[in-house]
Amino acid sequence: MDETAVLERLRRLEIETPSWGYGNSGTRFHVYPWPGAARDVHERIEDAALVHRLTGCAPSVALHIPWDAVDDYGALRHFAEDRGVRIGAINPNLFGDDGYRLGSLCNPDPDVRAQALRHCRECVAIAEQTGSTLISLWLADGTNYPGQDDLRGRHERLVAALEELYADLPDDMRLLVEYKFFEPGFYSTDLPDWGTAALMCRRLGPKAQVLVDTGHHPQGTNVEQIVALLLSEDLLGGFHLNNRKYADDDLIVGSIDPFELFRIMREIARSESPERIALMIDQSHNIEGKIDAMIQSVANIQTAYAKALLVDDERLAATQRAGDVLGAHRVVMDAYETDVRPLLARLREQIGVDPDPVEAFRRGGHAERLAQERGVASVESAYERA
Ligand code: LRH
Ligand code: MN
Repeated sequence: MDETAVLERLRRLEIETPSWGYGNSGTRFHVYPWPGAARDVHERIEDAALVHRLTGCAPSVALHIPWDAVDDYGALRHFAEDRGVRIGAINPNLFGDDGYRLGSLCNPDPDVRAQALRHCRECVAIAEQTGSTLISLWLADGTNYPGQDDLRGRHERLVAALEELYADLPDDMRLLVEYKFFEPGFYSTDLPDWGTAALMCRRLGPKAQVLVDTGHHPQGTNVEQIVALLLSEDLLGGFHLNNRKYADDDLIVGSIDPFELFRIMREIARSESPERIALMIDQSHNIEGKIDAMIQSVANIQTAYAKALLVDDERLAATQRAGDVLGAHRVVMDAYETDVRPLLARLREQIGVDPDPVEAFRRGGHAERLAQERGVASVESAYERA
């Protein structure tokens, strides 16, 4: 693809940031409060809007309910749109309630399952009021010990609940089903892998697609192969992009394994309709500033996508057809080893943002201003709350 075509594709790239990535978050050991971190949904949306102003390619923010609950979602929609961003995926929270000890939609207790389904339906209504077309569903549901519950029974409860939810899903809305191989379930997880999520989506119908969180796989998993398969089956709805070294670490996208991110973005670059794939970031920042870390993730995704678009498809197809194993690999590595910083600087100039958005944030004194305006909000960790 020539530079003009690559720039055109990069201009169409839209990345969604997570509201929960702007607030203070930590581990079960401690939450280190950050000066100026967003304290409520309005400040989280303002920070998402700042990321969009500085990058030009993050026009929507995902909400998590009830973390971002308000009385008037129509007003929240206008609050966001007045600041240049739209409300993106609505994430139901089926783990933050005492009743969910033994699960939510898979819970043995029908009353708890009904409560969980009611919450999902509330989130569909919130999506309608905020103009969102995506319900992004992750279940913490699982068990910790063999025998704790009937594994088939839990699966059948999940199917029944999602069929009920799907039946009420408006036509213009999509249900994204997120899987995760463990945690907080430490023996079984009811939606543990892409296969289970794909089976579920096939069973539900075309409005249900799989969400791939890059941190939700066992070590050594070939995530781009899962992406390629889901794309060819038209089952890929979107991503929660982040990075990890060990488990679900939710680190800055591309910060640990930028080559994996490139390989994943390569599959997206080759898809017939990349704009149908919801590219969302899902990360949290335990020891670093939230906003410039988010901008770094957006920039790392742009970098990986630019390199992916530069792969010489013709030469690659020829070397693959010829069975030239190393030749084919070298075609891909040529693109990966291309320094795309000048190209991205040209893109950013074209769309009217600074060639280095992270530097622009820092030079702009935003961190100091926000620390001044908002101060430091202290938060307790799980252990400290105990
Ligand atoms: C679970 C998860 C899920 C969210 C949460 C914030 O690990 O990836 O997407 O609901 O993080
Ligand atoms: Mn996620």
